[in-house]
Amino acid sequence: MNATTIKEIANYVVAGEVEKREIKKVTAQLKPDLTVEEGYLVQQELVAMKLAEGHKIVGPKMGLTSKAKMQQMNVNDPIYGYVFDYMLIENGGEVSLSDLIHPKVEAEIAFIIGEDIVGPGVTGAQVLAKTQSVLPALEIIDSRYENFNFTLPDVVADNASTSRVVFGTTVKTPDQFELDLVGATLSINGEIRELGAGAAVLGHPANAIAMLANMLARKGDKIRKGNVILSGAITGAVLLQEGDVVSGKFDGLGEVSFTVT
Ligand code: 0L1
Ligand code: MG
Repeated sequence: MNATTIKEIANYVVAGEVEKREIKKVTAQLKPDLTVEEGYLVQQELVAMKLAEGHKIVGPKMGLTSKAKMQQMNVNDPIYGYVFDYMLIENGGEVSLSDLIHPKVEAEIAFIIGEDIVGPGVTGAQVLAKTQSVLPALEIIDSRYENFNFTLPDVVADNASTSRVVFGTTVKTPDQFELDLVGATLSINGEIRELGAGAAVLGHPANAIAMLANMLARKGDKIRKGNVILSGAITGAVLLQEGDVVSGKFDGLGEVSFTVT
């Protein structure tokens, strides 16, 4: 795929995000034979565009790390994308539906990284040794594609549907927990809609961060000290409606919430 095509597809996807409108998936509109590797080239261009606009990376993130999520979205492999500073919503804050397309929310454990982590060959245990702290998070995904309908290369090109993130304010060290056993509930207007445990994420959320380091190594990149990283959804994703009060409660890790306006 040449540089012009990569740029054209990145512009197409970013236009969907900026103009807050659904677009047809790339494989239906621009390039039916898009591969996952090419999807990451588009994602890299999209990241470069956002950096050039002055946005800052909070951290890479992992997505589609649970069997439930893969089945829900009809894809087979975990993927990564990037969270930018403009996507952050404060804990207890508001998310406006008018800023988004068809957002869904999912509960995740986030890692604050204390030392660079360089793949390949990184293990979950090595990740935990280099993790400064862990915290609860709610990720709002908002695929730019019609009806959240996409193939794996499409969703990679669309920065893994990344849209908004609410991080909790209770920050703990990972040695205080068995993160695979941490239970989490996702409630909307006081009703539990989804629940799960950390083990839903590749057996242990640290395994997802290790996989991320190993995937980044393929393009000569690494996890950086100071990155704040979403490890992937513990729960299924729930479509948001105006007026929803959303709360994620994580056993021992704390609570994170926001309201949809
Ligand atoms: O954060 C993620 O799990 C990425 C999700 C990408 C697929 C989707 O839009 O559900
Ligand atoms: Mg996610």
